[in-house]
Amino acid sequence: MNQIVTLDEFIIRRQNDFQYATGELTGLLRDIGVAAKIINREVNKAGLLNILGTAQTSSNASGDTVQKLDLYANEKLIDCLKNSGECCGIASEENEDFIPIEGITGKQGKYIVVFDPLDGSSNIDVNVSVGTIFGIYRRKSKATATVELNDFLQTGAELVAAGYVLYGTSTLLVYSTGNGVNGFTLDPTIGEFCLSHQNIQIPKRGNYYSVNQGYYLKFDVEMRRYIDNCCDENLRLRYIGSMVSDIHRILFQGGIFLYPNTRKYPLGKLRLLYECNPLSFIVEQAGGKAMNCQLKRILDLPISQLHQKATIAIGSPAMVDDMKTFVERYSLPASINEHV
Ligand code: AHM
Ligand code: MG
Repeated sequence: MNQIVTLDEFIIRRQNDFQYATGELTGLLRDIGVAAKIINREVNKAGLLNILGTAQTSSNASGDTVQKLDLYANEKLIDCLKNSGECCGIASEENEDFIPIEGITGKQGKYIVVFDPLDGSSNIDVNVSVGTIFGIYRRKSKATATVELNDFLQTGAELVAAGYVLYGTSTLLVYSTGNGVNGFTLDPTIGEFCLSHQNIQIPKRGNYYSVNQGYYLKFDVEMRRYIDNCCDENLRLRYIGSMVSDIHRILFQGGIFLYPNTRKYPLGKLRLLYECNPLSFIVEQAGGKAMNCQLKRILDLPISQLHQKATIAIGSPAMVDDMKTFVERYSLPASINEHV
């Protein structure tokens, strides 16, 4: 019989892989795992509880409609992290400002946690996969003081861990502490995340591209040329409208996910802190690449606001390189392009 390795066991076994191996990060990851199980329970019975649909409350800090289940997931994550004792501050896509956390029993936590509690929330009403995305940083300010904005404005390259939970046909938690990527599937019969995907490696190329092609005419010409090329090469278009799900497929089967600038979203739609950085960390750890449409590595982008947006091209390394080549070539003045 195969030995089952639970998320808790795995985290403890791998604790020494992490450069600040003090057990605090271990505790934090376990707490996120607990929050994920609670959110999963609600996502699964959402229809029964009548908590589907748009919340009475308005819109979130980025101006999107907030669903009830987003609020629930947000609350549960905040509760679990507040009680963990390892976290000194939280920033969530659903909150305008960051939330400082006072230490319990006089001990101040060292870690900052950022998250999108329920990504792809427009899919909730129709029973399509959604996900939680998280990133963990070490605080920059002195451990004796309350956290400040600068603690959160760190580049993706400074992440010490990141991950996501996919509430799909089964529920998976995928995370990395900078030493490869591992995935755990929730076994509902025992209520544990069990190691199911060890040392995930993204294929160099894949047959899928993922973009909201409905916006095609609103993309810059160089991005349109790259998308034309994807069609010419008979790549298959898959777009769930839930970034976690689209990236998850690409992580295992290879491909590229694009959310370029459009006329509606000139700076892109996805948030750097809550979505692009954690998922880029995971994809890079699995051997992939992630850059913005100005061809800068996502993890190096400077950040000046909690809800800053970014454009993104992320996935199989050879395909992100192809996209780069197209953007470079078709951004050239027309006179030069004639000779390329
Ligand atoms: P959300 O965090 O408000 O759910 O928004 C993020 C989602 C991504 O999961 C998805 O890739 C994208 O928005 C879809 O946007 P669009 O409908 O413009 O294609
Ligand atoms: Mg969201």
